[in-house]
Amino acid sequence: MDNIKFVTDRDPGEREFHQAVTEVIESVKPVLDQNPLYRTESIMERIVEPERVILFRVPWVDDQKNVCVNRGFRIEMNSAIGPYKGGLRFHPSVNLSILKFLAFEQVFKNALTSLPMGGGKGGSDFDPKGKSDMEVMRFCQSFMAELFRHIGPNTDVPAGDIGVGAREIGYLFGMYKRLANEFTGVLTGKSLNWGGSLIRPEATGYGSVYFAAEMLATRNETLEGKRCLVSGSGNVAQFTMEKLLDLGATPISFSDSSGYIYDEAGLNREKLDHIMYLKNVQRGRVAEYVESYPDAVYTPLDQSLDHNPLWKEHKADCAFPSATQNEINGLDAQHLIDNGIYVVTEGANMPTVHAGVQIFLENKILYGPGKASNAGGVSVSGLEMSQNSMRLNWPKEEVDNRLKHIMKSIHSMCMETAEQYGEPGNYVVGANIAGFVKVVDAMIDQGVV
Ligand code: NDP
Ligand code: 2IT
Repeated sequence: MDNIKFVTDRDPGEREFHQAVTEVIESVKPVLDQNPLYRTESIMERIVEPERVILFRVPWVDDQKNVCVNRGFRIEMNSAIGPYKGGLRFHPSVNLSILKFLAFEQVFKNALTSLPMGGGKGGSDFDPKGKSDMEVMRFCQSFMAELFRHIGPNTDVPAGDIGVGAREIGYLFGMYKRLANEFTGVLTGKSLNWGGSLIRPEATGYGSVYFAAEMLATRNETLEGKRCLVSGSGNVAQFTMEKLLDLGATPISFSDSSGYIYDEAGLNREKLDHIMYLKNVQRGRVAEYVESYPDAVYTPLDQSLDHNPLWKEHKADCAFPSATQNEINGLDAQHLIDNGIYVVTEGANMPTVHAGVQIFLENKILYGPGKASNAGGVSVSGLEMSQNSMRLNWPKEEVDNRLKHIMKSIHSMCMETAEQYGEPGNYVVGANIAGFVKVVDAMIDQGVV
């Protein structure tokens, strides 16, 4: 079945999940036509259905001694090529549709990395913003009190995502270790001195910039001197800006959910250090940046607008959307094109709506879809799992070289697959088909399970 209707009928209202599935169904149609087995084996019906969905109550006590209740989730989407692997997101918007879209995307992304990882995603509608460290710890402990029975180094290996960074991974790991009575690589994104990998914090942002550099190389260009719009100011955005600076490009914006900063003069190392301190240590808002750099301009988010001025008001060469899903709508995509942007590399998962993707493809810009361009994070998570199994740590250069190599090979796999299917330069089709074929062939080999 290659019509989205069977999904919308079964799961009405799961808007983000429908969006992610629609894109894949559209891309893989020629593959289904060429391989009748995929239809007789009901591959589409099987791949959109999570192998397991875990939904649980997370009760915890806040600093005022109120008993609070959040919802915990883990979507174990597909284990055809390895243990379930994917992040945990803590954000008030988290629901089944968002986690199913993320888990679905993760299946193909992980396949592209060439490492043996299946796909999963989880999280909670808990909002870490404004909570004390002790509140976050109590929440994480309660979350893990249920999750621990479902995960394991060869079963399901969670990691970070929005709202889950080194602090949360620490609290989650501590509770897992206590409950399971074993020290094992059950989570990735751990701190260095207790099983983490060098370069894991940097990996998604660095990987996204490596992917952009690969796309530019197809036109004999480099990132040197390019002006780059970046959105977000969390883990992915910060290390995207760091690698852009390393490669001679100039980041000129960043944002959070309250608004964005435009710094006409461009960031430098000192400004980036300031942002990292503001966000990671002070847990502040990007608006505070102008107190230290008054030449920069802060624009608060205006929900009444039908577009985001970040994507409309500023000429640039490249855009690195690195905040969240659907942050670029059709109008925003057109504004980017009108402003001369010809490289869009997605650090976030599905930051562009379907109509926006079509605009990028029609204009034949260099457009790297998230499941290919942000795969660096989960790739180094895979390398963290390998190091944990071997009980050793690779040096920084080794991990970074492996990351570069993986991003290069994802890029060429997407490019070659797109060419093979008559869509040269279309990384969306390339990524979807290459990831899909690897997973479904494994599913067929393993029978109806
Ligand atoms: P962080 O929590 O570190 O940062 C998230 C950033 O995005 C913050 O600046 C946050 O602003 C902003 N943001 C979050 N939600 C919204 C929203 N609804 N509207 C506007 N802005 C928002 O998360 P990451 O940097 O890890 O994740 C960013 C994106 O990258 C996500 O799409 C994630 O799925 C994706 N990703 C992450 C990977 C990783 O390894 N961490 C790997 C691959 C993809 P505020 O502070 O106001 O909330
Ligand atoms: O979306 C993603 O790829 C992540 N949040 C990282 C997942 C991981 O397991 O490192």
